[in-house]
Amino acid sequence: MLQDYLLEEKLPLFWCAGCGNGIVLHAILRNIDKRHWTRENTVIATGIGCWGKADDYVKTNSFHGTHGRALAFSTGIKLANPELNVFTLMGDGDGITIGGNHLIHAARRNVDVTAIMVNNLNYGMTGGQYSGTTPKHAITKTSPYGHVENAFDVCGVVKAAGAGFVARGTVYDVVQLDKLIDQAISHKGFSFVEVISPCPTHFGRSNKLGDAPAMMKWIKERTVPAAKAASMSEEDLRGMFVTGVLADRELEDYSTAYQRVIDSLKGAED
Ligand SMILES: Cc1ncc(C[n+]2csc(CCOP(=O)(O)OP(=O)(O)O)c2C)c(N)n1
Ligand code: SF4
Repeated sequence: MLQDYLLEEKLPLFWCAGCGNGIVLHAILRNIDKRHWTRENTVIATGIGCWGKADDYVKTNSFHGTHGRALAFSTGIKLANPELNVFTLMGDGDGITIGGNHLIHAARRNVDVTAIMVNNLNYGMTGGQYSGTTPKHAITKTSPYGHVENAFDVCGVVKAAGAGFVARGTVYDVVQLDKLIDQAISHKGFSFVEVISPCPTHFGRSNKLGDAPAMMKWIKERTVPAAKAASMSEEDLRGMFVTGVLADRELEDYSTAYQRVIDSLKGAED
């Protein structure tokens, strides 16, 4: 039961009405529940930010780290305790902006953790400043006349850095999101799911996108399934969210490779 994983005494959630974070947390807990994992064998590690508060609400083992460093902590936890099921929850500011270096190296090293990034296109917790994923021209607290920088394609970065499993979903399509998280968990090695999610309080308000349901519609209208995107031009895809599985390849994970070296050295000693 989901209640087995939720710290009900911590409710109501700190998140604003209409924030997408609750939808993502629910999808993760549904997947944990489906596997009958226990609080003892599951770890949820977070960084700092609105999404980084997710660990407050779970009964599993959790670790609330520092901004941008959630992956450093969770990869360490996994390497020291390979039997644990480790999730890393990061915001876009946390995961790809301040924490970008940790993200590319965790992908390259292929440590077996499941990383879920909620991309709400801005720094929610600190008041709506632009992050590394804020779209060009968007209005934020730190780009009041329109953002002049290009945004990261986070999944593109993580795929290029060597991750085995990379996917993008949205909180609009919860059925797809459940499946993507399921596939990510099943993947042996580093797996990454980016979830496009509304921050109506800051990004929505600054860009006059309307209330939470209007922002959901905004996300829906900008979503393109990966299969359809394959036949679209770069120009047509600008500003769109390409969803689905974007990389799925079997690569030797870090712990397996490390164990192989240990075994070979033992063999040399014998
Ligand atoms: C090293 C460090 N730099 C900056 C901050 C301030 N800070 C706290 S949360 C945050 C932004 C969080 O944004 P994001 O990761 O996108 O998560 P969201 O709040 O949008 O879920 C910042 C800049 C901090 N806590 N630590
Ligand atoms: S500020 Fe934005 S990201 Fe933070 S809880 Fe509110 S809606 Fe969610």
